[in-house]
Amino acid sequence: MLPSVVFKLKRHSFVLWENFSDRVIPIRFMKSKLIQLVGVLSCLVVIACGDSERVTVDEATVFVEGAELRLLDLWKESGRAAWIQNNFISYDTNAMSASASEKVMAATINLAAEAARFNDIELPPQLSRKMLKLKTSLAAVAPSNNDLQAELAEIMTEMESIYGTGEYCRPEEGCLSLPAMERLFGELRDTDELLAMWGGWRKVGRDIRPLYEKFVEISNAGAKELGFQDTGHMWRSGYDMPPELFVEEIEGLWEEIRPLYESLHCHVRAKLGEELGTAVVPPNEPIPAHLLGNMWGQGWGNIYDVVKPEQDGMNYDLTQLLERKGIDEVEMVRYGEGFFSSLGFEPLPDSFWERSLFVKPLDRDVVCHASAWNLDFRDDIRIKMCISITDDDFVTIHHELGHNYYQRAYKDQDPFFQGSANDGFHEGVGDTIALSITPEYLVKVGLLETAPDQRGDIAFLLRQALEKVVFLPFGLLVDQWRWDVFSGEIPPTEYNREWWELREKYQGVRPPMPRIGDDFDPGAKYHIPANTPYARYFLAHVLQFQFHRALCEAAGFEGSLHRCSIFESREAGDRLRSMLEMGASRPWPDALEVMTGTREMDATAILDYFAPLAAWLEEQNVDRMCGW
Ligand code: X8Z
Ligand code: ZN
Repeated sequence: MLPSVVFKLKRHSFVLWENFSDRVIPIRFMKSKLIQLVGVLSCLVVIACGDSERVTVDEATVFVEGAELRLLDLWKESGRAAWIQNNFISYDTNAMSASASEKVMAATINLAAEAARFNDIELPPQLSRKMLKLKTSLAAVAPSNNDLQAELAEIMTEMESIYGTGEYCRPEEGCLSLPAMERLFGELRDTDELLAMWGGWRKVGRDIRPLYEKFVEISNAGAKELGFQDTGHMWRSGYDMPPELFVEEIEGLWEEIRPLYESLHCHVRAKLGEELGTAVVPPNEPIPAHLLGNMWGQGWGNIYDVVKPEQDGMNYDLTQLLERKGIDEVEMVRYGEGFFSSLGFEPLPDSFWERSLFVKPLDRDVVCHASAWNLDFRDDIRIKMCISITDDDFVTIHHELGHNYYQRAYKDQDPFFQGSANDGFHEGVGDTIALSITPEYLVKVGLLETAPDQRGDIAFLLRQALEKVVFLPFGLLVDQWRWDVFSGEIPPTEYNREWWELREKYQGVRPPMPRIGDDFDPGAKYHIPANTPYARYFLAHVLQFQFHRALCEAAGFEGSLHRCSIFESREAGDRLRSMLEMGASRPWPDALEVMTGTREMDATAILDYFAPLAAWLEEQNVDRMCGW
């Protein structure tokens, strides 16, 4: 079969050849890619005519099946060890989890080396897709050296454990865990207290720094052994397109959204200036990062009351509604399950309720950062979360359940295809459902008495934008930083300085106190010590609006996108399920097409959703100097 290349011409795709690893390439690269392609095709001809009889497609099939079975066993074993370690952090559980990860790493790297035998034969697309999945299944690998594998696994567990046990201790008031600090960060308005807590939590980064430096070194060596330039390059190779084009793709999406973000930034800075004085929040300068209601400045919804319109027409605050109704942690999760059930999904199994962690235990250290798990790659799905009774966590519960329902929907796929179309899809599903938490939905489930009328729209959209739009530059910069760290562009001496360069460049925020010596602020964000790639969240924040728009259409909704809730729509549920069931078996444009009818990620849906707010912000900013 001939290879296929899909070129993207001004966001319209056309197929030049069939079946060339299903890549999508923007037109600006077409010329150079055509030249490269001629090279690739001539190589293929040479290979095809050369000595490739030694291995066959059948042998490759048998090899991949064996690899899947072997890894599936090891994934289950290490998943269980990681579950225990995350739920009971101790010296011993760290060691046990590291040892199980080490086994997965060793097996993966051995199998990937063996797979090289099949490099020179043309494999059917599904098989070569599985070969790539084998090489990109881990977010970090050590080279084939037992000592380095053990060292990397230990470093990774240790970093996560330092983060998980981190706290901020004050001389008189005692120590605060991260979830407690996060809650306070949303409520406190005293800038000195915020500043102290902001700096206090960042000590955890300093403890992580030496481990992170070593981690970068070993994982890069492992990625090289797998044929990648470095760990970042390995991550960027999982998007059904050449890695360098993936970078262009997300930068392009960001450029579409940037004007909306800058307008929002302008309004927020002006309002903070009015509240706190322009000496604290000077116009034309980046905003000090401790004033945004969130420990990392990645979502600003908690300062809604500072930036809201004068007559906001919004008659509710979800945190207060939950508190007043006395809703507990388990009941919050029940609302999430209820939403999926209303779309026609099976209820969660009893084991979910028995085995999940919903409440922060008092007697032991746990990794509180919310996560969703699938322990047996079938039905043993769980979440682990230290739930606070807040609107933020109400949304996060839906986010986590989105992972679980995705996992369950693709459970019949082969092990290498048990995943999402791309990692942004996994992160976007639950968020899509959460976009349907409209006032009308809250009325339907009895959490709110009456929904505000249209006069509350700007308030609602502003509240949403403070999370969704604000997140985008943060979602982009975390891996801009990491990719450059892995490539060596950012050396260890510059780790923290470059982090803040990016935060200023993309977000327009600045550190509120001098950063010195061994400060390592990226280490104070979970995904750095846990080594979870982050571009996925950027993608998810674009995709969820595309998903939402498509599901609203399927549900027959007419009207403004932000007023749509797909609650109780079987049609929307069916559409969603048909994409979830595909797992990772097809390139992501295929999955996107099943769901939305389009093969491209684009920013039109998020811009549509926020269009009324964009107009309002323009008016607010008329006499303001925007930018930083
Ligand atoms: O880490 C998460 C989820 C678990 S996958 C809670 N999120 C990112 C974060 O908290 O930084 C969701 C949005 C971004
Ligand atoms: Zn997630």
